Amino acid sequence: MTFQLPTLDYSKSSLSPHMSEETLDLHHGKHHQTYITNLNNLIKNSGLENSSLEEIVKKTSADPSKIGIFNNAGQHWNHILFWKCMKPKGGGALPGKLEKRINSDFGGVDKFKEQFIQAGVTQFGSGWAWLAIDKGKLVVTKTANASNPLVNNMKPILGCDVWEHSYYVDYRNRRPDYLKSFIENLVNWEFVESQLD
Ligand code: MN3
Repeated sequence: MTFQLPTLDYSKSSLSPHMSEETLDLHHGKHHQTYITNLNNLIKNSGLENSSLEEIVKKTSADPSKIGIFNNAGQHWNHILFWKCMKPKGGGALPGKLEKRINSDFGGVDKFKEQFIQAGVTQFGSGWAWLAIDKGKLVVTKTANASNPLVNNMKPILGCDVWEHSYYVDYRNRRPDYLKSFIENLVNWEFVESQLD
């Protein structure tokens, strides 16, 4: 299988001022594309040519000899979700079904948001903050570098990239401000809700 860069569902200028066109040009056009180019090169003759992206992530996650494939496959998977999790004029009120699940599993939307932002702020170095389904329950978790909750048999439904390339142009070193803006102004909650099933 040859992997390709997904097109965005919105224009690169439409997330501004919360995420600039310059950030999306670099992040989508350069960083994400590079992971895909590397992945396509690395899976040649690896025995994984016919596996789906999710299968590649799961099959290589515990194999140190396949760390290069895992890193690029993981980042491709993570970024596909990340782009879908945002929309112009995002944030705002959560749709009913998602709000109900979040209230029941976190004790309130504000408590969930606090935990999510905290996960992203405390991820030391590069990585991701996640909302994931773990055995039917919603949980907040974080992972380093290219990893994601799939490798622990969870289903990620919201992911925020906290690698510096995701926020440095717009927020410099202020990762907490980026995470807060992501949650309040960028998240496509309807998409997140659609991932519950
Ligand atoms: Mn990234």
